[in-house]
Amino acid sequence: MDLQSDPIEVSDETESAIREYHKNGASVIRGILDQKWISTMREAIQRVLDHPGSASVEYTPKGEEGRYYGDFFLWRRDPDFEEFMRHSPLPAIAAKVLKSNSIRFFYDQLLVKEPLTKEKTPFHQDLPYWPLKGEDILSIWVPFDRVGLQQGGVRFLKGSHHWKQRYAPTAFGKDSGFAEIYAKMGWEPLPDFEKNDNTYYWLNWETEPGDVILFHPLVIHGSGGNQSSNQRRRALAMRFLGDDVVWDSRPGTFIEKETIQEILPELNLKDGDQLESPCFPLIRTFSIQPETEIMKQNSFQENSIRNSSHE
Ligand SMILES: O=C(O)CCC(=O)C(=O)O
Repeated sequence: MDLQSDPIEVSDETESAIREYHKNGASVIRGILDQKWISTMREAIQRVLDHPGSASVEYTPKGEEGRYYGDFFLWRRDPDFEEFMRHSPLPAIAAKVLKSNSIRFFYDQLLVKEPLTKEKTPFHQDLPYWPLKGEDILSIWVPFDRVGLQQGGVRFLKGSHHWKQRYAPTAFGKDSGFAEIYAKMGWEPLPDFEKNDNTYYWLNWETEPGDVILFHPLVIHGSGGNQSSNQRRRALAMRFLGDDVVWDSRPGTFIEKETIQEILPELNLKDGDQLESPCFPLIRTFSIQPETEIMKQNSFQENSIRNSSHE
């Protein structure tokens, strides 16, 4: 267990991106990851692509051009993904965004679109897919290539995280095995926002390796295929959780999928539980807290060390 608890300092640019995130539901931070992280993680991603995990999904149908590869909880099987989740600058940014005493890691999701991949990522909100209740949730989208709209850059419907409406999850690929699970939720499907594209204000950024995009669990977002014939689109979505998040055992979330259950054998949470589980490690606490809060935090950490082989 290597829990970071140093005070958090971020640049003025990051502070301004955080303000924009709260207002619009998504924002970009430029040049936050150095070359070492980028080259290490590119190699780690290649290992995964060469040896797909048991929970991975090939969204591109067999025989079609390109490859849309999805995978989950990479940190549990590859030490470089774990190092990235614990020691890159991202947990500190999450702590700053969420203003939480603690930061837990929910999971990492790899989304690679190789050149000439046609498959889109359908528009969706993230929270409906997840067995979570709470406000303190943040995703950070990390590109490892130069990505613009042509390569399948993600588009965000500005301000949609403020809407009250929550829509049913949409399966990314029709044969991915998720559609049957999501159907159980029984929520209203997401309207076709693309049809009336010009009615809405969309956010998107041309990003370079080193840049990251912060986005809210309720902002509506999606991406096109990768139309480039020679540029890859390798991206990792990192999901961080703060203090108020608890387990929500409503039916139809992605965690129900058998292949996901199989990679989380220790998972044993009940409705309303805090996410104290080795599946979702505690990775950061604030160092400056009232005394009683520190004592509470310490005993909590000791418990999680005792109960976890991963932390
Ligand atoms: O990378 C993409 O195409 C979409 C990412 C996304 O939807 C997510 O991380 O929630």
